Amino acid sequence: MLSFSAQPYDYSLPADLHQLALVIIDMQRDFLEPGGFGDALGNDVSRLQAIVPPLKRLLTLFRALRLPIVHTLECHQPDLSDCPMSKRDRGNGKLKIGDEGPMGRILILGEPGNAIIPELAPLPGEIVITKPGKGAFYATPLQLQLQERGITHLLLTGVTTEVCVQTTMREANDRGYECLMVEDCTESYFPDFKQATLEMVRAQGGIVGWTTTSAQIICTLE
Ligand code: TIU
Repeated sequence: MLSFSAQPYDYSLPADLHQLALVIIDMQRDFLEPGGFGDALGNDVSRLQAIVPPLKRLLTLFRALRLPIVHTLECHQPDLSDCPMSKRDRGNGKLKIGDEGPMGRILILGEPGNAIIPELAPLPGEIVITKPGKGAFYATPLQLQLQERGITHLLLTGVTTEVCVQTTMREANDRGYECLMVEDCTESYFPDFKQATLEMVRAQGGIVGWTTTSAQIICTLE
C-alpha cells in the first residue's frame, strides 16, 4: 500500500488510486480578487494568490493520472432563495450578497465574479458542486457523487482554510472519508487562523485527519 509522510503520521493511500479525489474549495474570483465577496467583508484578498501555482501543479497531476477532481463554488441563486437572511445581513461591508459590485452581483451564481479563477477552471468530466453554505456537503449532492464513484479518500485544498475548507473537512470526516489537508494549497485571510486550523486538524492523533505538503503528494504519485 502506498503512503506518504504526513502529520500526525503517514497517510495511507487507497488500494485503487481512483478512490482518491482532489477537492478544490471555492477558488473563485469572489474570494481572490478585489471587488468580490472576500473584499466586501473587509479582507486583504491578495494573500490568497500564493497557493495558485502549487494547486495548479496538483490539479495538473490529477488530470494526467485521470484521478477524480471536485471543484466547489460558494454561491446563491439570483433570487437569493437559498441564502438565509442571517447570512445576507452579516458583516459591516458596504456591499452585501446579491448587491451589484465591480465583477457583477456579489456571490451570485453565473456572475463574472463568482467564477472559478481561469488558472484552475474545471474541465469537462470534473465534478462541480455549487453550495449555499460553507461546508460542501450541506444542501448539495456531493456525498452521492462521491459514493457513485467509490471515492473514500479526499485531499482538501482551496480557500479559506478555517471557513469553507475546514467546515468541509469536518463534514467529510464525520461521513467516514479519510481526509488530508494540503498545507501549501490552502490559504486564509488570517495567517494565524490557517496555522491554528492545521494544528487542530492533526491534534489528538488526527481527530479530523492529516496534513502534508503538495511536494509529498506529487513525489509519491508521479
Ligand atoms: N470569509 C471567508 O473567510 N470565507 C468564506 O466566506 N467562504 C469560504 O471560505 N469559501
